[in-house]
Amino acid sequence: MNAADRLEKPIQHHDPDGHPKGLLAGLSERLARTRQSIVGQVQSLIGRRPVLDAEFFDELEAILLQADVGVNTTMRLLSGLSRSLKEGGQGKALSGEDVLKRLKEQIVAVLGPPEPLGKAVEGPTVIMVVGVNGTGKTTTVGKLCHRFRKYGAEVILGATDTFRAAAIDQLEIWGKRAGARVIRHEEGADPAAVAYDACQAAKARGVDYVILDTAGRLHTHVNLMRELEKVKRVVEREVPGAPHEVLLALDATSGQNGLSQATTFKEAVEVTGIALTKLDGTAKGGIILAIRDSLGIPVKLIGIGEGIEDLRGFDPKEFVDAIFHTQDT
Ligand SMILES: Nc1nc2c(ncn2[C@@H]2O[C@H](COP(=O)(O)OP(=O)(O)O)[C@@H](O)[C@H]2O)c(=O)[nH]1
Ligand SMILES: [Mg+2]
Repeated sequence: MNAADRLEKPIQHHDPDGHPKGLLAGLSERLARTRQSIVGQVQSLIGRRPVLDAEFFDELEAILLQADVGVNTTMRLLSGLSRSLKEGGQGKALSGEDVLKRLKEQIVAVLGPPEPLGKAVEGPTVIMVVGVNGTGKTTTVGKLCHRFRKYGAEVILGATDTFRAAAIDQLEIWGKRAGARVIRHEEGADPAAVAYDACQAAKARGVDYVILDTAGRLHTHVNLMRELEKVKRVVEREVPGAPHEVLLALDATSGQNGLSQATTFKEAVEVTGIALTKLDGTAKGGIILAIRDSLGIPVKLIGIGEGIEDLRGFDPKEFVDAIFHTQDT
């Protein structure tokens, strides 16, 4: 093995679940508040109520609701867990560890398999990032751009949020950091024209990805939705099969509120995936379970910090392993 190979393929130590150790511990640390509010509390419940009676389930229900798991998903988890405990407990007492393991399995089942980002078969892949103000759209665009650049892809960013000059400058900074060209017009320009130019530039240069940062606030909500629809129509016309992904940035700290926002965007621009941001700053990461169940839109990315590296593809198994990861705490 030469030096270059070693750099590309570092020797990795895996934990029993098969994840590289550092990766899982790092994620677990960022999700510490959610880990504490769900797994920490369930552990203490098991300690207090070793008998799995009605009170146990009532308290478990309260813990899940408190973590924003949502009513429907909580009910599904409880009935799944109760079934699994009955099947597994035939004639023998279950340990607290068994209960946790079964709960973990139920959560993974509710989350379903990981869903990758949409990708063009040929030509540029166009990704629109939408959502209300402050949810983390621009930051997610910058982090995502960095991710693609790391794998050697060429990226163009479109400053489709022309509502404020500062928004355009903010994207420009991310473009410099990640090494991507930013297509920008003046403040107040037509966002659809920016999207058009970004698509043209991408086609002309054989660029792999176009990521469009959109506005989250306009004079009225109706105007905002119209503007997004128009951007989408231009993209559809300019690049076959585009947009390949319409990502809704949802702030995990906004809890159940975020779900009603999501419904509006879903109706206007057919959201294909969720980027759930600020999971590092909340104990209510259970929202990730409610999203899948109540919106039917998969979470595709998670934001776990403000830095350029703090974005992960959402892998349900890895996420659940991270919140149940207690070895080094
Ligand atoms: N802690 C944390 N902060 C984030 C994350 N994503 C975005 N932010 C912060 O949220 C704020 C708003 O982000 P911005 O991208 O400007 O939101 P936009 O208005 O939707 O474009 C900024 O201060 C970001 O640094 C995240 O995953 N974790
Ligand atoms: Mg922004």
